[in-house]
Amino acid sequence: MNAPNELPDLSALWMPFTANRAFKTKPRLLAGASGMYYTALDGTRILDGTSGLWCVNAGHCRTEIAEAVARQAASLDYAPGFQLGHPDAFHAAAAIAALMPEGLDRIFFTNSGSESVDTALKIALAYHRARGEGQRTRFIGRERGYHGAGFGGISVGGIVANRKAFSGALLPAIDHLPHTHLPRDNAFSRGQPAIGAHLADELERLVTLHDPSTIAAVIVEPMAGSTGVLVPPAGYLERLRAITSRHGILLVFDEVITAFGRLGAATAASALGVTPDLITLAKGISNGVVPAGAVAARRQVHDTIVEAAHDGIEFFHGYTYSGHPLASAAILATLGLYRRDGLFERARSLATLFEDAAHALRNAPHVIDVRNLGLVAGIELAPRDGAPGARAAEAFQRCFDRGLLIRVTGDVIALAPPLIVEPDQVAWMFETLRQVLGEIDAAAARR
Ligand code: PXG
Repeated sequence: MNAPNELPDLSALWMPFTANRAFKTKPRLLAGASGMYYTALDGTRILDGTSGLWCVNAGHCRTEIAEAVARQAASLDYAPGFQLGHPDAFHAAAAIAALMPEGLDRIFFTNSGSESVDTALKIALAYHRARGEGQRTRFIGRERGYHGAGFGGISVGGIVANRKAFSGALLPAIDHLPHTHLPRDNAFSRGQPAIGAHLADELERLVTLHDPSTIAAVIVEPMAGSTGVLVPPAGYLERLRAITSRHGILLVFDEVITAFGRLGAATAASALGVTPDLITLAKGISNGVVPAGAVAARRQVHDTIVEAAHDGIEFFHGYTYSGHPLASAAILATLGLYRRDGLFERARSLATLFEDAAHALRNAPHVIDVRNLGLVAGIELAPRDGAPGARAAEAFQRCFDRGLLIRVTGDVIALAPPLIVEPDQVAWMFETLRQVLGEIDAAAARR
């Protein structure tokens, strides 16, 4: 074992979604975490402006979660989930169901967002088959959608770089709605932008093209996180709901990022007042402490599948670690903390302050758009000539050097701090970002 602050040999680890060669020439390693902060390997403190990867909603190393997981590891380390169970998996499912919109109270456990998406797509197929409409096999996703890295997720997803290397092997019956990013109409919108509900009508066009009898489900992120904080235009999700209902198509909200307080409520569905048929969950479900995910299904969807089977296994799907004891313990402790500390309400009550701080960057150098919802902000920079993404990448490094973790995708900077963030930390995050933006290309701008 190395001493804790010694740089390890970096060669064996093939890092995910990382520029491996660049990283290994200038590694950034984290050694510890507490509350709002990481500690880097060299001992510097870094304010976590992104809740890890959008998952540490209650802040880092919360004693209640750590102790619950440690207790479970010492008393029931693993229990098979097929044809056997353990009480905490049932308790955790009930606790999640209680937070979901009315009617979505049947919970299937996974280990990640990608698995939740695959699971939701399979539930949709099984549901239609159980209803005698097995020909409904088509899925509709959306451009700029991110639904994880599995073949199902990249097929319905709309990120070119994630698809092109695998394009010959994607699911066959897929179509995509247009994305909802309309910068000319909606730049610098506060909360939901005014223009864009009409983009949902494209679904009606796709339904006509393919015929509703071939379409199983539509899947969208209610607020797209990974592709740069795309907030749904007012009325857009309502219209998707109306069209899917009209044609017997299931509506799936991928809430891997948006659930568990990010938008000031347990789900985006509840924050935005639109109820889908399936909700995919992960990340904040366990505060990122133990890998965990779930799908919340409308009871009627569950009952249709379960009751259609004569006997035996009703749904041929599941994972070795579905409802894992450590994940179940982490989920129960996490949801308990959210409730005890009122963290969803806290996020809601901080949202205006957060919005104001984000939009104060409107006139900062390079900023061409600011978008926000709940405790999420997206700050879009003008791309550097011939080098898209370079400016935001530089902002990331400069923020990190100043002790602030931000997330960048293309030239969009995303901020989504743990829901325990204090107002002065919000102010410091945006002020640090302002200073960094002032440094980038400053010499060139003065010339
Ligand atoms: N759906 C959505 C909406 C997501 O945001 C996934 C599915 C996949 O989850 P897993 O647990 O399989 O990774 C995600 C993941 C980023 C970033 O910086 C976002 C995600 C993951 C890593 C980075 O935007 N989202």
